[in-house]
Amino acid sequence: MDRETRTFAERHYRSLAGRVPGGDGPAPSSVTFIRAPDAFSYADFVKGFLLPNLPCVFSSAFTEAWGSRRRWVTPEGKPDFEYLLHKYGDVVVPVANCGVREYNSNPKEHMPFRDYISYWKEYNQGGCSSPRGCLYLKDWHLCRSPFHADIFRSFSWSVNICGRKKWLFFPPGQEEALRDCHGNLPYDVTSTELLDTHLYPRIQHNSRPLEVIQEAGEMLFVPSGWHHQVYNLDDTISINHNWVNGCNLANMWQFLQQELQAVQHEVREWKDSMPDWHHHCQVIMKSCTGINFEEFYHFLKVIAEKRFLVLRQGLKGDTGDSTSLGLGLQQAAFDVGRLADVLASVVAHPDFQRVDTSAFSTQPEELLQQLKDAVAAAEAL
Ligand SMILES: O=C(O)CCC(=O)C(=O)O
Ligand SMILES: [Fe+2]
Repeated sequence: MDRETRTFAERHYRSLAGRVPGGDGPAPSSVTFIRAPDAFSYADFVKGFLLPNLPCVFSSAFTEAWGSRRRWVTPEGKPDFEYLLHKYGDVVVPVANCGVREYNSNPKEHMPFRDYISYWKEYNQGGCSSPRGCLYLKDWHLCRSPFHADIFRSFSWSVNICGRKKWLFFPPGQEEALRDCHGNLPYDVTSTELLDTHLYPRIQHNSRPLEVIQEAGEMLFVPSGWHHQVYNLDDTISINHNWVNGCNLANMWQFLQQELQAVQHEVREWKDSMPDWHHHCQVIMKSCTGINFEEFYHFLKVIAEKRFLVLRQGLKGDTGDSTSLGLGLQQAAFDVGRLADVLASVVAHPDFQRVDTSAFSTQPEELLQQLKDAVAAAEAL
């Protein structure tokens, strides 16, 4: 990130005045395609996609040099089973059974990758069918993935090493119209069940998802909170990565507040009779969401401390675009601003105030002050 982009991004969040960044509104009718790596910078990505929270597709030129694109794939563009078997055959991999629904997901089992490859070959020889059903190797996705938004409202990118995928996207908020009469999201947004207006009373058939076909080698950027459903159109291997930074940290915090509210709503009838009700809500949240308020605070602290290190080096005179710890100086300066805003909101939250922080190595108020000091010092950078 350069100085000018940081100023642009800081202005963007000031203009939001505490509102959570969206990308909401109706789905755009098409997605931006970025052809040439030489003509596209990180600043373009921040301004065009991270801040407005909009998806985009990077052409296969961006991943041309990837070893996996050369080594995992045959000259015909199919997965190179022999190579993969030789390299990773003994690895135990998680495999989901797409034919069985378990709530809004699929049950998973573990098996050596070689067994999965045998299954995959057998499935192809059977004309895309197998008596074992449709098995899905999680992270090297084989089949379609149920409707969801990514973990903690993170951003993600996904690269097709080989094969093609179809993605259906709904901008943040649009999923509300897809809830059934019990408030649950559908497992499959293309199901004919959604035509039943008793079951799906809020459905609007004119709001179509954004459809994206992702070709081999292409990289798709999935913005924060965009619900999506994915199909493999071929034998496909993809690599995905999720991340949170200053641009979507407030989205993550908003999501965690909503998750806690949902837990509190579910167990509301015991609120008055249970002495540790608030604590139990945090325990339930941890088991359902994977993180609670205390852990979110520690997450903020770890991130803040890394940024402080980078800023300290920068302030010592190592100005310019220092990339120590793999992080640019201006990115660190931007992130401390976002961390300060989010932590201020965390500290003011009544449910965080109920968390026992006495054993924390840095008290939340102290960390907030450190962040504010870092923001003030970083103005000069
Ligand atoms: O590629 C897929 O099948 C789904 C990827 C995805 O949306 C995810 O891992 O969150
Ligand atoms: Fe996803």
